[in-house]
Amino acid sequence: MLTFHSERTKLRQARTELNGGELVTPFECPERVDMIIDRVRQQRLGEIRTPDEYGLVPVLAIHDARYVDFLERAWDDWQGAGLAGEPIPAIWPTRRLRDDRIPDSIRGEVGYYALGGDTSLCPGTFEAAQASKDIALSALDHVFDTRASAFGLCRPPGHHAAIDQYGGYCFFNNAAIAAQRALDRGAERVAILDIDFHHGNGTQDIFYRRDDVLVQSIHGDPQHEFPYFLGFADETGEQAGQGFNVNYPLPSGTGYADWRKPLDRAIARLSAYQPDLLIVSVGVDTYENDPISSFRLKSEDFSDCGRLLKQAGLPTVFLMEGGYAVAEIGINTVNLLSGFDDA
Ligand code: OKP
Ligand code: ZN
Repeated sequence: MLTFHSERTKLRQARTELNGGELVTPFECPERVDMIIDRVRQQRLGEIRTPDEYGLVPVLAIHDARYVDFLERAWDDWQGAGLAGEPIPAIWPTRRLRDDRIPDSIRGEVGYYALGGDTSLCPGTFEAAQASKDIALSALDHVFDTRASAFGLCRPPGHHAAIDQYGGYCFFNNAAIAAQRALDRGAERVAILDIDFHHGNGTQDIFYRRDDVLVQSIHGDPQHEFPYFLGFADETGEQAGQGFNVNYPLPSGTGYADWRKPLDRAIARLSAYQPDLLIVSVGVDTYENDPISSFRLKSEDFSDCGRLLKQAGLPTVFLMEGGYAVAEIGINTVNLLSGFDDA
């Protein structure tokens, strides 16, 4: 399988993440990319290619223009306001406040556009986010053109990013941007399957009223896991999209035997939908030793998961999302991809 990779994804080198009331070094770090690409080389998964550049047009097919402009200038504006740390919001337009007005000062804007306080902004974030979507689009185009599958080593991840919101380490929704490109290139139906530990709230929200993208997600129950406020089983889509969103929340401590049951159901639902192609939002934070997640998948389970995904029989674009056990992230990710390839 071909891998798309860019060193530019490492231009985001944030220093701070708000975690348990402390500022810590972010879990979502550039070393994640190095570990995965090292393993791709070591295991000879296949050729590694640099992505093409697509500019902002495909981003603006999904995201709000003012949001994109905000991300581009946020660091400079924060610096210009004389603020010392990295941009992290301290107030949001939550319940009992208005969310129909956008502030014109940077602290207010950061609160308006952030979905959480976990993800700081820093110089290089915008460039890395652009590289990440270029990787997703290059992988999509390769799969669209050849019907062979591909891996996009995206970073930062994308599935928490909504039309005009960043957070959960995500800025541009790479999977959504790729899905839209497939439709714009003539696909009639696209399916997204999100196997990251966390619910892909951004992806769900973007396609919630549409029937041209089937969105399925297997994740830690939001009743007690991030992002807490979306990802429940009763969220099935609205209007034309009714029935085209499927959530499979699972309890803490879920191991592979119970995790693969919803995977089987998701693959069955995929077959019924008959999409032109499948985009898998790959998170390996379902791993038993992940520092911020609570499932118990073992490294060999990712190989079996890849094998099962092959059964869907679809041209498949794998796009990287989460996974924070840095020492094992390469092994787990490449196990999944090789499991698919070797099936
Ligand atoms: C991004 B992806 C640790 C608490 C969790 C947000 C988790 C984002 C996960 N500070 N913070 O879905 O892997
Ligand atoms: Zn995750």
